[in-house]
Amino acid sequence: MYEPLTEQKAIALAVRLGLFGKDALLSCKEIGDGNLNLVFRIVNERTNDSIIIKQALPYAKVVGESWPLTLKRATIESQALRTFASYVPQYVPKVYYSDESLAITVMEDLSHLQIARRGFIEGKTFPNISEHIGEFIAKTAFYTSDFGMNQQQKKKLAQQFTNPELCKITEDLVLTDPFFDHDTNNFEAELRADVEQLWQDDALKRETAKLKRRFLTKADVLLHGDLHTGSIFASDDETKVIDPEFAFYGPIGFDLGQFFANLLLNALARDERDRKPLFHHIEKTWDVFIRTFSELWRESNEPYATVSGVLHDVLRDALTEAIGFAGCEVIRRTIGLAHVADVDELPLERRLDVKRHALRLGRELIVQREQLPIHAIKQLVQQTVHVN
Ligand code: SR1
Ligand code: MG
Repeated sequence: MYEPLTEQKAIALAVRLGLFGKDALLSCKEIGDGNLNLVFRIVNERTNDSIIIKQALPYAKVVGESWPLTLKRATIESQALRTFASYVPQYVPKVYYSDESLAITVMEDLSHLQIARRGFIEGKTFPNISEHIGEFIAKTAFYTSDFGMNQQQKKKLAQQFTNPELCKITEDLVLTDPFFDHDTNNFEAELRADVEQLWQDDALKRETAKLKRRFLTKADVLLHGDLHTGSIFASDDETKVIDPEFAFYGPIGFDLGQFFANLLLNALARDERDRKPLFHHIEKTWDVFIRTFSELWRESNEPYATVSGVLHDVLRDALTEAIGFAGCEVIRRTIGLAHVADVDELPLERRLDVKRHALRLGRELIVQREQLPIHAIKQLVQQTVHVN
């Protein structure tokens, strides 16, 4: 029977499951700082061994009990971690146990790493994060696509990862509400004129509608579904992707776009002279993605994979989508629900400037997405920051 855990109950559960030795001296702290779930860290004080128990709540923590949310997302998350682990075990936490009725996943404690968003805010560069995320996305995308997997099995996997409630959050919060006068939006009064201009921008909304349609209908690959920098633990050498509760079959460029957007928001929040590592990560992620995906392509059993131009078309689609979805995410994190600390922790005047830059950048990413090569993103940032 489901019940939300407390720190004491989490310890009792760990004991019941035999996750530690008999003479363990266990302590527990709830450390969840995300929008949706409880996260318990349990430590054996005698040996320093530790685990994480993550539990879904039946509502969205960020809003409260008035926003019910399916517990099935815990099962989606543990299954996605296991699926990703079969392709890229080095980039996901180990799952030790999961229980659908309790909506829990017991997994490796990654406390020796830092959430990448916090590290970037502190000015860290995480030199290997783009190499790792590029490889993570390329391998999980290829091996779960019609080019890398038996096409009948792929349909079954897509069924297993049907995730309508969590997809709806993205459809609403990322791809719809920020573009309309909707009550989920959240922005400073000083930005009202800029936001109203965006709401009236039919050229932008027409392009955003195309992206939303792709998200709704294009079941290319198994996606993480929420790959922002708060879903990544990192150090100088290691990278681990966590929290795939939004996993579903969707457009190949979506995860790349979420990652790019959150790097761009951090870049915008920094002094201009400190932005280079973020632009480097965007370009490197893309380079590693296309290099890895293209190498794997040679293994494909799909007859059309040998036809000249087909790989090029898939990669062009991925880039166009990545840039467009990045634009949507930049806009939503600026004026929609669930902002990012990179920008929200800035003092008001600076924050308003950065948010105006973000709105302009988001718009241009969406409307120019079909023409932009990856290296043009940094120029676009320059242009949008230096308007007027
Ligand atoms: C109600 S959930 C708000 C946001 O948190 C998650 O991390 C997703 O990004 C979602 O849109
Ligand atoms: Mg999350």
